[in-house]
Amino acid sequence: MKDTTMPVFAVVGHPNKGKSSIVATLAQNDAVAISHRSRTTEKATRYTISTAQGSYELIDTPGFQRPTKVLTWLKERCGDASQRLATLRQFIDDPECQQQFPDEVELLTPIVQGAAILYVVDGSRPYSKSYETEMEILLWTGQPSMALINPIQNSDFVDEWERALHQFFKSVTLFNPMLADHTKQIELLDVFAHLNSSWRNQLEKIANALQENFEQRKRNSVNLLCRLLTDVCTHEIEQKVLTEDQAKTIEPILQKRFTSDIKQRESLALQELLANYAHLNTEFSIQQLELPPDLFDCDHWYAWGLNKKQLVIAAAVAGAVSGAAVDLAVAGHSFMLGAIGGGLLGGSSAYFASDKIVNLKVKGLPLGGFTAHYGPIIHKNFPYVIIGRFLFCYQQISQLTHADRRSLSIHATDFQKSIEHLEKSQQKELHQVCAKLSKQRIPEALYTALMPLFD
Ligand SMILES: Nc1nc2c(ncn2[C@@H]2O[C@H](COP(=O)(O)OP(=O)(O)OP(=O)(O)O)[C@@H](O)[C@H]2O)c(=O)[nH]1
Ligand SMILES: [Mg+2]
Repeated sequence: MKDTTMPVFAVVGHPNKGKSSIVATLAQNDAVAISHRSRTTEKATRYTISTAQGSYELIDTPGFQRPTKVLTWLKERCGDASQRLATLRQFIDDPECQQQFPDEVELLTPIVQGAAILYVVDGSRPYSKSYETEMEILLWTGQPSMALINPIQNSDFVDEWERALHQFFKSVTLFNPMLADHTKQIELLDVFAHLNSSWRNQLEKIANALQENFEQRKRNSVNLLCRLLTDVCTHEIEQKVLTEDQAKTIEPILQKRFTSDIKQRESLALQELLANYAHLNTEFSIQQLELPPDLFDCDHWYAWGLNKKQLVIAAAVAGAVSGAAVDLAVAGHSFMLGAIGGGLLGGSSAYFASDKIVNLKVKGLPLGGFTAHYGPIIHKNFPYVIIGRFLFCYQQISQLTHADRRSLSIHATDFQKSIEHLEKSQQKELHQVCAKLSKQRIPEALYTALMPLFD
């Protein structure tokens, strides 16, 4: 085996078995061409996975088209096993073979040049002898190899495949490129590391670096949310007007501009979140994500953020409602509900005096005229709404593999559950930062308070 510095793996197999999907997921590249039609990949294409600790390469290849004819060609020209690699070289260099068997020449070239083999099969289709010809050709290369079973529709034939593949490969692994999360991807890299001892060190370092990348992406996501929250919770617009009446007349226009600003900031943050996870081509339907067209319609807010009861609990936990209520609220869930039923909700209703979201303020100017100020949003639920929606997108985007090309669409969230999973002290910290944000104060502990929601 040639000791190349960079580990290189050629992903090979039958047409349409998910070779490109595996490359897309492992290379975290959503530009890799994938489609349900056969022969989507026609040329061997190299993808370099670069990390701070080193790089490795995956080569996406076309599927075998005429393996039986190729094997016959090889056998006719090969005396004994010692000549197999030389015969393969002859095959890929032969202009006539390049014409007749372009796919096999493409897929075998990188292997003959030193790439290890990742042989991909579909575990939802039965095994058959016809695959043995292509596996035999791969054996001729003498390169390190392993098999990956991709359960495209289901796992019905995985056992059968395992028994057959173990006859040809020492290592056989189940890998679903559509679902493989970060941990599964790193586990697979550990298997690759054992295929060739001279690559092991490097691949282990790369696996560590990918783990660190994953952590960094999480930190970036928290920072994105911190920025978004600070930005939208303090946002305010103003417009010069001649009279106080005029200020009232243009209120709907200011409202429209204000709403559009908020939507645009949220949408930008989500685009950045996608980019943070290298989803550069993923279609993202933000329709359901839009704030209700009428900002004063709070109903959606209670679905995305906290409901009214929870807002009272939050206020109590954050220390915004009197002492006894705090003790009751942190004492336990059932007790909390009891406290609310027993009048906490009614007693503190002044705290949520109205569902008013934004104030319009008109200020006189020293030299005559007025300015109409619209914003910031004063509703206590607003920070939760923004966090809830961002978190929901984060959960989907951070799990989305680069082979999964269905466009993302966002539905209701279960933000309340995410909060319930936090420790009591973490809940308190979150409610405190949200209380500050709704008063347009930028909490120092914002990052620390949000981080636990991303775990
Ligand atoms: N549901 C599901 N579909 C998959 C999976 N892997 C691949 N597919 C689908 O199978 C089809 C073929 O996937 P590709 O990755 O293009 O297959 P390929 O082996 O590269 O195909 P060729 O380049 O044409 O040889 C695509 O429609 C994929 O979306 C999987 O794990 N689950
Ligand atoms: Mg392909």
